[in-house]
Amino acid sequence: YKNGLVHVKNPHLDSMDEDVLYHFNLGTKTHNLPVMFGDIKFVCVGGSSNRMKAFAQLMHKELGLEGDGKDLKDICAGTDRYSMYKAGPVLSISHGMGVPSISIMLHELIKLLHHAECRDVTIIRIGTSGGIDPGTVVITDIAVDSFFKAQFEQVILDNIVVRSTELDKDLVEELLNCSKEIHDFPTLIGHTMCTYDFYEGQGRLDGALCSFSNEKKLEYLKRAYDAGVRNIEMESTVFAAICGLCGLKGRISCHRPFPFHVCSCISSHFLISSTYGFGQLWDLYNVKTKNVFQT
Ligand code: R2B
Repeated sequence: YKNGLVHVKNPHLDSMDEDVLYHFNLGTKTHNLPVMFGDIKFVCVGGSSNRMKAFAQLMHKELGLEGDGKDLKDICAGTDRYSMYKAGPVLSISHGMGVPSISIMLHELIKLLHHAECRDVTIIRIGTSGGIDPGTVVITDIAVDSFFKAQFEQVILDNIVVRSTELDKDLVEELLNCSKEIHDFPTLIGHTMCTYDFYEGQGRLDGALCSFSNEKKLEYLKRAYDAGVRNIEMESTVFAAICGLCGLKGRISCHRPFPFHVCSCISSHFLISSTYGFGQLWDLYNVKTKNVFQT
């Protein structure tokens, strides 16, 4: 991609007088986006607002920025759809749960980075997920759908368009190398399966509806494992597809805290441990990419 710029692939945008980023409560006429965001090099996204605020505060501290970072303001305070915090060149944004929620956020984020003329931006999803072995971090090489296919099916009007879900390979290796330098930080590279539902879609037996047996669930999870799947969440395929098309280096690292059958409350339980873990990994990554912060 030309000059590392973030791409929008929408010919209609050029003829619009104003671009309103509705769910961020930002816009090209109301805000000076290049001044507010022009220095962004890393965007970290995760499900919950509180977690992404804690992550931004941690980045503030790790990067040695002025002040204690406790009073970081939510840039999207004018709406309660998403929260956004900035710590130097790092933007930390919540995306809610599931493909539609992260998809809306990504459209507006990519337009924001485009209007702000950001260059060489890396985007990392640092979310929670369900896993087979407890206590590991999975760095996603390929995001797959519920049929273990590396694709995302986008419905456009009444057509289905199939998009690729490959992620940046160099970045995956780079992060794995960083993780090796941290004690007690079991990390692996694997496929991440993205589902449209938390309960039946992920083989849980404890939803309001369940039409399969425990044996059937285990048989499905074994097939997923054999296909290379190491964790399950609800955003990775659309994340990989949209970022890939728009020239953002995309990566997903998910904390995989519990076996499938007991992971129904991972989001709230793992706020602190996953933030802490990713912070350590980030710190190392930051040291290794010092030049990024000098530009
Ligand atoms: C992981 O955790 C959430 C469900 O609890 C969902 O956003 C996901 O992918």
